Amino acid sequence: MIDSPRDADAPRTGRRYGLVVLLFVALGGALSFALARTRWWLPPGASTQAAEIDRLFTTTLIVTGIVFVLVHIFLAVLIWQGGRRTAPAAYWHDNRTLELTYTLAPAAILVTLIAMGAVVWARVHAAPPPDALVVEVRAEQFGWVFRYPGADGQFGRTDATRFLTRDNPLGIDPTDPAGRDDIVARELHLIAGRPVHIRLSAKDVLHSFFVPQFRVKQDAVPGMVQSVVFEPTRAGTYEIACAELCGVGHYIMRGKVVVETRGAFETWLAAQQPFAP
Ligand SMILES: [Cu+2]
Repeated sequence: MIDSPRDADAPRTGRRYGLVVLLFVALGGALSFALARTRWWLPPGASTQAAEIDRLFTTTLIVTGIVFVLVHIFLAVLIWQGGRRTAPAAYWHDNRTLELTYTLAPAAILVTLIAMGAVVWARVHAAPPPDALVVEVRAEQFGWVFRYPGADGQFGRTDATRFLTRDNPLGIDPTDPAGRDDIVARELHLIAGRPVHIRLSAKDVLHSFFVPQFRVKQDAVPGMVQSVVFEPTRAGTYEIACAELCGVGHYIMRGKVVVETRGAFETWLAAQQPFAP
């Protein structure tokens, strides 16, 4: 076989591409590391579950980062060596050790990560504690409506097909005595250090209740009520974002959540107008 000029260049080309891959990984890695150190993109946590979820996030990032770098170094070495080969590529199969290794190693890593996630998931989705503050959160195009049960601790019946008006955005049944003291608000107020049980629903399409500082994100599905339990820890005002592309006005679908002391919360609640005083 006569060597074509292209074949003669192959070792150099192989080395060059191998180096490019290594350079990309090294530069990309250094840049990501520097960026993450100066500007970590997770906001400071403001709920009891935040630390746990952050730990899971960091662990996953480190494990997948190490695998990413190793795979690319391996790829670079193959490209480097590939250029030097003159013989055609060999074909072989049935290497049991190799196949078991590359099947079982990723499986073990993934199962461990998923098990760690499942533990956190189970804790986050546990039944609400009995002292939890219960609030209804209803998502709609393009805003949020919140309902507190009032002094009786009972939510009144709702029927959106019969009672929904501008002044009654949840369609509370005016004939139900339990609903008379219900408080419908356009702002979510919570107490620092008290668990919250949110009953999330959607009026029209899929939305998603997302408060990054609480590390809480839950889809709101029409026709269903989703349970979300967490405990805010730090007083402050946070933004509720809709994390589901829910229509042309999706970008304006922002809500406000105020975490405050019990006293400030009681004062705010007392200043709200009940549904039917
Ligand atoms: Cu939305």
